[in-house]
Amino acid sequence: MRLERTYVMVKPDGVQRGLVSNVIARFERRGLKVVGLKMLQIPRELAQEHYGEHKGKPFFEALVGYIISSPVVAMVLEGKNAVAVARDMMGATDPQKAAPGTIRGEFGLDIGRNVVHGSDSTTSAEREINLFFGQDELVEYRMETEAWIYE
Ligand code: IDP
Ligand code: MG
Repeated sequence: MRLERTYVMVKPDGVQRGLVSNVIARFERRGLKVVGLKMLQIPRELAQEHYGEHKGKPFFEALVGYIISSPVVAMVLEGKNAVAVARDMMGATDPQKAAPGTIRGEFGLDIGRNVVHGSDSTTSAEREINLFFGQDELVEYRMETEAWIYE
């Protein structure tokens, strides 16, 4: 059975600050399986499409400028309730409000530099995965640890 998938991205500030390994390690430790992984510098058009729901908001231009300013690390994670679990692990959008122990709650101070992105629903996840990954970039494999992560 294929479990739920989510799109997660270490944003430019996370890459520049050397937080990539720490962020990925947290998801791995939790039991989420990495099924796609790559580094890229997002073209402006893709950034605008990815953040399309925020078009017209006062922070939109700054958000697009930030997300294309330096490379990101994009990944697809698979696991039981992957979308909600990854969002919980990231914490609130505003790092000032993110719970201690979450990624944003440990690494961030400013809403415009909040280290990570994660899909907010399974519908968004499907859309975002298809925006950033081709089918040939996603892998299906079994991990021997699965019997020790899932009942
Ligand atoms: P999310 O990343 O937690 O899903 P969204 O509301 O989808 O939050 O916003 C997308 C991104 O836009 C946020 O992660 C943050 O980087 C940025 N953002 C959201 N609201 C603001 C704001 O009020 N000021 C500046 N940047 C914002
Ligand atoms: Mg969002």
